[in-house]
Amino acid sequence: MQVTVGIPAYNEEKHIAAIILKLQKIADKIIVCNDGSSDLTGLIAEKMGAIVINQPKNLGYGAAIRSLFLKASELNSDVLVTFDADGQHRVEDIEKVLEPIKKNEADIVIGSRFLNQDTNIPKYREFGIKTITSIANISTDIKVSDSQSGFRAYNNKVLKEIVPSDHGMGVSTEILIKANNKKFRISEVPITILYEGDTSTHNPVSHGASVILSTMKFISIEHPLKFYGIPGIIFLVIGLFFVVWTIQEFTATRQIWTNITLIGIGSTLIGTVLILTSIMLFSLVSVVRERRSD
Ligand SMILES: Nc1nc2c(ncn2[C@@H]2O[C@H](COP(=O)(O)OP(=O)(O)OP(=O)(O)O)[C@@H](O)[C@H]2O)c(=O)[nH]1
Ligand SMILES: [Mg+2]
Repeated sequence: MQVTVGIPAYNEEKHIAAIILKLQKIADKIIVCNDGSSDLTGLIAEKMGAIVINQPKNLGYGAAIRSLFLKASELNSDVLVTFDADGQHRVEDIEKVLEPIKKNEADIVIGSRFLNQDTNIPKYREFGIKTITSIANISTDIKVSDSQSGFRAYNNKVLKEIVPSDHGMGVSTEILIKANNKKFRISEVPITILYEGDTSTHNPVSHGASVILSTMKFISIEHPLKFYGIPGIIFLVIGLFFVVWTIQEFTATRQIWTNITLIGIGSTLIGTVLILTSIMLFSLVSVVRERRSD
């Protein structure tokens, strides 16, 4: 089995050499996506013998994952393992994420940070990751414990059929949503993550907000009727209830109760807009899908 390890790297000159050195013992190919780093990341990776994709400027984590998918697919890799360049992932855990793919029990394997009892993730990070994971779990039938882990293995079928499009950290959820729709088998194995010092590239608040927004975007595109239609119907029913109430009060007392009227009109309008949005988006997505399969 041809194992390719893909490393998204942004200003990681401190760690990249040691990681490549360790990976060379177990990987057939190592691809580093050097994403417009201003340090020596790209040069070090090249000198160490890795295949280096140099993005002309910083395009984001998701864009790097997309480049790694395309390159691994072009190289006909049987499996791509994505591995962080910041020293938080352990090379020893690679065998664990490979195993379900080798046994043909899964198409995607996530190295989860929450299946180990002794996790040392800072509490605020754990809260953020679990919130984002719950949003994806509740709104789709994906059931995972760590949707944000960058330590994953993808088999050849996934590499050929999924092309990630999100440029940011939302790509992790995007891939799971797309894989779930294509009925790929997703499984998880416990891995150990090392948190020593500040390894985060992005501010946690903007990171979390952008991942949540992008998750909503992908869920709404995949399930527009459910995502906009159900809240739309709820708003419409509430709105109509208040409108009827207003009319009844008016016929009985000849008085208009402003608050009830406003709630009625507001809710009815919001409901109508949401229902129209769900229908339009549903039609648009259906047309795009039909075109793609032509
Ligand atoms: N190519 C590319 N890689 C990036 C970018 N931002 C982060 N990375 C890489 O993605 C990996 C994970 O980045 P982190 O910022 O540590 O994200 P994280 O591991 O989810 O966050 P922490 O839990 O705070 O460490 C590292 O290898 C980074 O070098 C980017 O803009 N482009
Ligand atoms: Mg990290």
